[in-house]
Amino acid sequence: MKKLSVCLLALLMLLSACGEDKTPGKPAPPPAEPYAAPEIPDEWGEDARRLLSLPWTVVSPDGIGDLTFDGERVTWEISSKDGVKTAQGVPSFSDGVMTVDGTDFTWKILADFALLTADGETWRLARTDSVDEARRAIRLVSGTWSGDGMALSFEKGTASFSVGDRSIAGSYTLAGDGTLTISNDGEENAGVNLAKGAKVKTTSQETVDFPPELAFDGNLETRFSSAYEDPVYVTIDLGKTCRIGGAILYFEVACSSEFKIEYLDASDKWVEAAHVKGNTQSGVGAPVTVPFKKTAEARQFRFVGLKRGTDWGHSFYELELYEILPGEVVLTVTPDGEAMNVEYDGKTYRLTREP
Ligand SMILES: [Ca+2]
Repeated sequence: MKKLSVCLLALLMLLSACGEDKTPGKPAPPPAEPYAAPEIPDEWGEDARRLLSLPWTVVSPDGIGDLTFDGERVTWEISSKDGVKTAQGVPSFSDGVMTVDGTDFTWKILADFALLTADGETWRLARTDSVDEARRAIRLVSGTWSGDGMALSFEKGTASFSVGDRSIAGSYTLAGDGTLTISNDGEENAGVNLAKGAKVKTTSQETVDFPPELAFDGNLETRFSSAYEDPVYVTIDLGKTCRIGGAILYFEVACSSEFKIEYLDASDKWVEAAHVKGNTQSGVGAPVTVPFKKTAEARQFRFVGLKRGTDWGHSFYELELYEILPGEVVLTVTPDGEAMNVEYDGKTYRLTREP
C-alpha cells in the first residue's frame, strides 16, 4: 500500500511537471492566448461547438494528452500506462457522440473542464488556458465529502447529496461560478409521469369540452373542468400496479383549495395518500407538488376535490403521478484549502473529503 502511494505521488509529480514542460514526441502545445477558435461547420451543431471551440489538455491522473481541432480535423492523443493511443480525422456527430477515425467519443462539459469517454475509459480534460482552475474544480467533483451534517459524493458522472431529510441523486452540472446543480432526471422512474395516458373517469364535468382525459394527455394547454360543485372525484386507472410517491397538479385559475389523492388498496378500500388544504396556487407556471405520506403501491388512484378555490369548478391542466418526484438541488461550491465550502439554502457547510 505504501509502495503504491509512493508510486502515485511520483506519477502526480511527473504529471504536474508535464503540465509545464511537454515531453518530446508529443504534439506541439496549442498556441498561447488569445486562442482563435477555428470555424465549425453549422451542420455539426451546438454539440460540436461546445467541444471543439477550445483545445483541451488531459488532466486525468492516469494519462496525459490533448484533444485539438484545426478547423477540419480532430486530433486525440493520449499516453497512459497502456501506451499511446491516437485518433485523427474529420469528425462526425450523432446523438451526442463524436466519431473520429472509428473511435466514438462521448463527453460532458462541466465549468472549465470536460469528461471525455472513449473505448470505455473516461478522461478528464481541462481548457488549456485554465489547467490549474480545472484541476481544482475536478477535485471538487470527485470522491466522497462530508461535514456539518451534509454528505456529497460523486461517482461515474452522477452525484448524490443529502442534508437533514433532503436527499437527491442523479446527473449534475458545474458552472464556472461554482454553481453545482444536481438533478434526479436521469434516475430510473424519477420524473417519469406514470399517469400520462391513463384511463380516467369523473363524477362531474363542466361541459363536453373539458373531459378528464385532457388532464392526462401530457399537454399543458388542455384541461379538465368539473361542474361548479363539491365534492368531485376523478378516478385514474394506471392499467397495472405502480409505485407512486407523489403527484404534481397544474391548476387552472379555477383551482381546488382543498383536495385529496387516494389509492385503492388490495381490499378495495380507498386510502388517503395526501390531503392538501388552503391551496391558492394556480397556473402552469406554479404547479402544486404533493408528496405522499408514503409510497403507494396501487393500480387505481383518485383525485377528490373537496373545496373549490373560486366560484367555478375544479379545473386542472394536468395531474401527474410519480414514483419519485422530479427534483433538483442547487449548491455553490468553492475550494477552501483541502476542504470545500458549500452554500445551500442560505447556510454554509464545510466539507472534507473522506480518504
Ligand atoms: Ca392537459
